[in-house]
Amino acid sequence: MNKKISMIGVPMDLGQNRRGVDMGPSAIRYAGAIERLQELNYDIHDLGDISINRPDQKINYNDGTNLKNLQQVIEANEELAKMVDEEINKSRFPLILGGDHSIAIGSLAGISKHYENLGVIWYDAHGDLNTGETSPSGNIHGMPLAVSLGIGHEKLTNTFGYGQKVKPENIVIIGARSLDPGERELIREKGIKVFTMHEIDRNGMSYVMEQAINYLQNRTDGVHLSLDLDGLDPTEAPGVGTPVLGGMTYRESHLAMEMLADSDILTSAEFVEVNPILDEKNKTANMAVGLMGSLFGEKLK
Ligand code: EXY
Ligand code: MN
Ligand code: MN
Ligand code: MN
Repeated sequence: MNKKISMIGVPMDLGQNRRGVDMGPSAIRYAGAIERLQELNYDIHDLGDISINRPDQKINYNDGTNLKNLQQVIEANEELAKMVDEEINKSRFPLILGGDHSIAIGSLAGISKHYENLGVIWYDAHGDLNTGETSPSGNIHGMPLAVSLGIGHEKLTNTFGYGQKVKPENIVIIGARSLDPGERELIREKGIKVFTMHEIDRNGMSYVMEQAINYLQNRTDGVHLSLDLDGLDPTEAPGVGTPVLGGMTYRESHLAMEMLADSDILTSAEFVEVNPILDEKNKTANMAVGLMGSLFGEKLK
């Protein structure tokens, strides 16, 4: 693993309805993310938080669409993409802290131009494959993976001045258990690889991660981990805005991170959807930091 990490906080909460997820980056830093990685001999540059333009009303609808706060989400993602791009130019590993999952639009926009075939591991209860047309909510945090495939509102898909960021065959979704009809259709149509909770229950996380890693290793030249804390079970990670029962456990998730560390395929990562207002004693931010420890090579004792 690249020993030089650039940490970027994105205090974004405009991609969904529940306030508080903008405090995610602070909660993750407070839980000791920097110290944890420094103990593993990483050189961490904390670039602080990017600035988010608050809309003047609670929810803004722009361009006559159902997409909430579209303009503000675009602006933040443009800034994030630029920062991520600059850090990769300096040969540093981008580690992005959310914020709601709409920030993956900017992360992937900044990362993907550096790779021919960027792989993406989407660790999430959800597919985040909606468009304005299929979305039940108009929340952009339910859309970033579709947007990165070049599907959705043009202003979103054109982030950082280019279209499709990721090819469908380079994506692996892990832990899905809440998919909308339009998302299921897109998965089928594009042949996206999905390991649902059913596969994890039947075959175990060890088998699933082995499959996922082998699959990506053979076809990609870089891999981004997009880890949504709601992928974990809400009994263990309660501080998320869209909890779904029956999620991945602490142990399964640590195993997944350790296997990723062993594989050495990751070139960037983000941890999103930590909402300290909905949390219990910063449990979910602590979970995120623990997972980072495993991801960056700390074997559980
Ligand atoms: N599929 C639902 C929607 O699009 O509104 C819920 C999406 C939640 C997205 C979370 C963060 O991963
Ligand atoms: Mn340094
Ligand atoms: Mn998500
Ligand atoms: Mn989710």
